[in-house]
Amino acid sequence: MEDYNPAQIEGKWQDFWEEKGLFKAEDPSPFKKVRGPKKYILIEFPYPSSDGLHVGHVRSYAALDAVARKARMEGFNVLYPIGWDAFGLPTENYAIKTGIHPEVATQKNIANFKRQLKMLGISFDWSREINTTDPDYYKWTQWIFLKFFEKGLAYQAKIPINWCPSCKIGLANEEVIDGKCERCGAETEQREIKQWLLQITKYADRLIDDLKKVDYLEKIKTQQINWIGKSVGTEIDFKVDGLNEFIKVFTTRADTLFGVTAVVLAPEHPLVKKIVKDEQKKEVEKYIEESREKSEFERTKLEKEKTGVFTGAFCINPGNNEKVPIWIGDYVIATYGGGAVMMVPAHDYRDFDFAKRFNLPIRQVITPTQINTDKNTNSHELKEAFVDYGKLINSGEFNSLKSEKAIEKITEWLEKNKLGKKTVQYKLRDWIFSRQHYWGEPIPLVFCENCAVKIKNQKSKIKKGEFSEGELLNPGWIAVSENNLPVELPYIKKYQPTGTGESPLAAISEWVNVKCPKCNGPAKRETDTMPNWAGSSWYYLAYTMLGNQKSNLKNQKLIWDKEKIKYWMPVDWYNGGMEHTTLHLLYSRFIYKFLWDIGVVPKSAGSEPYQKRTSQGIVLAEDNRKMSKSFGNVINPDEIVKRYGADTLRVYEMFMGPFGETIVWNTKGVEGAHRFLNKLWDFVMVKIKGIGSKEIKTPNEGKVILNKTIKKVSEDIENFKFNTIISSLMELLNFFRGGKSSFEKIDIKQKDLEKILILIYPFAPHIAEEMWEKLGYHKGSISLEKWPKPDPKFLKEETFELIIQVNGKMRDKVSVPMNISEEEAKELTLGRETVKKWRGGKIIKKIIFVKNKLINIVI
Ligand code: ANZ
Ligand code: ZN
Repeated sequence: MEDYNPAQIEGKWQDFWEEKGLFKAEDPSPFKKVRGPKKYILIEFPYPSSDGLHVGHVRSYAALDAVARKARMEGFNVLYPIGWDAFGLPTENYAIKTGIHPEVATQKNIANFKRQLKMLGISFDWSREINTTDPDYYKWTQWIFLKFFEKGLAYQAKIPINWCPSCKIGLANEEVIDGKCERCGAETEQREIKQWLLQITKYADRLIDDLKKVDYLEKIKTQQINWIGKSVGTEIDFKVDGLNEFIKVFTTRADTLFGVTAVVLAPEHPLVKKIVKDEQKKEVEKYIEESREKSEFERTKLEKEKTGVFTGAFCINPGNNEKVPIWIGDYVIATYGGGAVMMVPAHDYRDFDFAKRFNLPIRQVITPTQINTDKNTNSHELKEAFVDYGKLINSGEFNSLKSEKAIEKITEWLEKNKLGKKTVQYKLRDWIFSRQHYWGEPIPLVFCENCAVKIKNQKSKIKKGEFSEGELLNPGWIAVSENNLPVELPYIKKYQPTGTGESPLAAISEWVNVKCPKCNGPAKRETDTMPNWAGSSWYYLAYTMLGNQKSNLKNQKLIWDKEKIKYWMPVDWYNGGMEHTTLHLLYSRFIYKFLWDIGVVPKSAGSEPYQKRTSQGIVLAEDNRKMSKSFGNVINPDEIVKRYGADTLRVYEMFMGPFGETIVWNTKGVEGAHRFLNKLWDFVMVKIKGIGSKEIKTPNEGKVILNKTIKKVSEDIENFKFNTIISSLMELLNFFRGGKSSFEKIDIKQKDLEKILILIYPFAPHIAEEMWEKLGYHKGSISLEKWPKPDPKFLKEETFELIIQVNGKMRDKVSVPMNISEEEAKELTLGRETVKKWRGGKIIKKIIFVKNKLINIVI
């Protein structure tokens, strides 16, 4: 009998699929009916790093490959595309280290990734391959930026940003993790730099509200909502004593207004310079200087010792006309809530610490509702801040109101007296859209002194249309004309960051100096490039527009093909890492909404790009740590495939554990998956001999288990329960092999054997194709077969009473389906109250499971 030899069969089928073009998606056409309803399946396209493919990539791609392959068999017209997200720091850093130009490195890395993906047999439609660093691609990334600019949604501002002293660049908040640079781990600082920003905050409400329209994992929705951080509160004006200036504070606790004992400004607050008294000047300046060195994370840590400095100035609490001191404290963030807080030490932890540190009065104005208010007065010394809602005391006419009501009433009163108003704040800031780096899309703008002067002097006279909104908003900045896109990234030798805050492009004078597209006068190009997230914010649209014609963007004229977008969008299922939930996912939803607003995306395609979003868990190394070159614990897919074959790797990664959970790599598990495929192979080779004979019938019990497995696999794929699918396929095989130990022969009809192969196919497509061919009765590929439907006749649930023992004594009973798996029985048993009671939190030594009979928990 022939042995299972993946090395011999996998390449053969990969070539076959490519030759026949089996995975090409079909575009809509006025002349021809497409093969079925569309299904757009998407994985986050990889960053082609020099490390090559990671087993984490494989988990995502193999899972959605199963989804795609099954969907094709169900008659869908499937789009499952692939491309390269290739601009950005890792390649630039690699280039700096090795001296290999980023463009060359990218080409090399892509070639390696491509080889690896083909080796895995993922059923991508390779004819739609995209690359964000291809000028014909980033032409449209630039075009999108110009649209933002034209509509006045892109603006330049000098803002404090996170600065990585090691990478020598500005970072968006999202790129700073716990105060450290996401890429290199260095502590970040604050710096003021001129940056381009996109007004994502204008879309904040829609980005929250439209989550109702989509089917995302709950935790993904929550993360998006928290990231946007919508907060409803009150803006209150505190008049500066002796000056005609107001400090606007933002508070979610207007009920605590009478407990204010100071107002604290962020060191960067614009009023600081105006109000500070001469005696305090020196100290204040020193303090501001110091806080500049700290990251926002460090400044706002709850447990950090509070620092601050008195300005010498006072302001008036509009609630009770009390004079309160104005302090500066770096726990107040300049870019949130107006950069000022009313300090209520009795009811806020940070304010409490601050007041203790600087001996400021602490006045309680809220008291727990269940305690008699008389006993709880000002004289009572608080040991810590009381931050809950309660009843008001020491608050004049608002006394004895409950917090909720008091917030409403005090806000109304402030509004009536023009001292404040109800308002909404967002944690989300505008998106910093420029980087001082070489390896990115050039921002397609030029700066023209002539035009700057003209706009400044004649702003009111400028005819509509002569300048765009963006040009009026950013005097002197002029858009490159659409016909001159792309603004190509020049090929340079020195791509090290300058460290001055400028990108290396600034040094190439023949590139920088151009003519102004408006007035033909001398102008200079913007030398900043776009962030890594730019190219990935619209790539799912690029795929839809690249079908059937020539296979890359070069041959396209204008690519916004609305018919195709309308047909393919939204993406039906998008899978990617949890680490992209607050960055890429939010940015790409924003960009899509903007394109939808300006009509590039047809209205009927819907206002959300992704209908369903899931996430795979991280794959840890065998030593329980993150896989990392520096730990030397990286599992290389090449080696696994060489040793066991692609099908084994794929099956293992689906089987390793629940799809959404972090899983530790286990070489024994790989071997287990390999054994399973070997057994399957041997089984089919034996069965092939007798197959086709009319007398062979599948016994009833076999029909039942087969049909139940068909149902289970069909449903579990949609619910991304890939691990339970593999285990039920293993059980199915074991059944027909006649149990693990016996060699009792169980018959299987040819048609039923075929169904088993089809069920295996989405997970181990090469071996399935090969066995299908060996069956010999079929022309063509298993890829073209129909997905089986379970026969309801065999699906009737049979149940039995599962006996539950703890340490061998029967403690519980439960009715469960026949043939319940050990995994399922375990989960169900351990969740039961009686079991929890008998177990009493003790450690489980082992679990004994007797199929269709009992389960015994040994503690
Ligand atoms: C007075 C107060 C009293 C507050 C109290 C809380 C409790 P969220 O929910 O995150 O929006 N705050 C406002 N602006 C700030 C800034 N720029 N930097 C640091 N903190 C700031 O939180 C709103 C609360 O955060 C506001 O309500 C304010 O403190 C503080 F018993 O105002 B509160
Ligand atoms: Zn000009």
